[in-house]
Amino acid sequence: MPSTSSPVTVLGLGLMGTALASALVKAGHPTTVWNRTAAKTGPLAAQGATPADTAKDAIEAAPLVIVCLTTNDDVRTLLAPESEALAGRTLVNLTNGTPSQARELAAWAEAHGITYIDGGIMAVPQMIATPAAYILYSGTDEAAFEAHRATLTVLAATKWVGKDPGLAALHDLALLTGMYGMAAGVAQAYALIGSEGIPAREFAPLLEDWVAGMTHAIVPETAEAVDTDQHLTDVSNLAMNRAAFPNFLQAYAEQGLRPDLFAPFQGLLDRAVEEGYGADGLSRLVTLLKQD
Ligand code: FVH
Repeated sequence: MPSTSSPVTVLGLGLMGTALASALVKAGHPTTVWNRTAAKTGPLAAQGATPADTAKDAIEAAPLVIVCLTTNDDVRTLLAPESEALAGRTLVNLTNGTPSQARELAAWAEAHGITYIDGGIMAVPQMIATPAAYILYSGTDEAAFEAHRATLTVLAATKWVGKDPGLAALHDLALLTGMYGMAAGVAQAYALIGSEGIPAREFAPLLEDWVAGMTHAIVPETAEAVDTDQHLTDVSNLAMNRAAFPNFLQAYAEQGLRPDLFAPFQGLLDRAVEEGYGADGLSRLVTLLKQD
């Protein structure tokens, strides 16, 4: 069972990799670090990490290897030549990616005797090692995850989401989709309110309360409708939303704003009503997003 004395290697010292390695060092783990641009190891070495000259040297320093690069293409490029060094070790990949990329990397790892765990970080670097952060994990070898769970908990709370290696990325992208949707709405709202010279700071309390309240209502209500396939509503149906939505697009144009973020939503509402779902609530859109 790993303890605070169990060695860990971190490959990739961008903003996130540096935060991860720093947390491990602070928790007392002997931490070996490697980065393509070697100068980035300096601050971590000053904290007590051991810089390695090559990725291979770094991998061979610990049974648990954490990698966090820009993309999974970068992970493949870096690790494909290091499969021998990785054999028999546990590789935790915290690089953002897709479910299919995770499954492909897991298959490659299995073929080379490497235990592969995929992860999705639900935090920005400043949140690492704070109670606000958590990391999603998935992989075929749950026992390996459990064996290293105490070490991984140093980085953030852990959420195991299943044995399909693609599930961490799936959950990660679904959660981030919700965030980007909210961020897109906030951007358009500030652009609209700002088009009349109203400062964003003045409008922010109204917007924050409204978005928080709608989130608390819409997220669970939509889940219930989707899982029961019951979309009829007596509150806010698609026919009404479709009729109102041109006002949004017209107002954006009149206020000198681009419609790019929200114009596609009109198309989806139009299709929903044309296909006979006018009496349904917005939850119906979930079914209409599936490709034929
Ligand atoms: N930062 C954030 O807020 C988010 C939070 C959620 C998770 N993401 C994902 O984490 C991955 C890394 O993000 P990052 O913030 O650390 O990114 P950078 O600061 O840009 O650092 C990128 C590191 O990747 C190295 N790298 C890139 N390509 C290669 C390669 N072909 N071979 C070896 N290393 C490579 C790069 O090295 P260098 O440029 O310093 O030499 C950095 O160490 C990412 O998937 C986010 O989506 C972060």
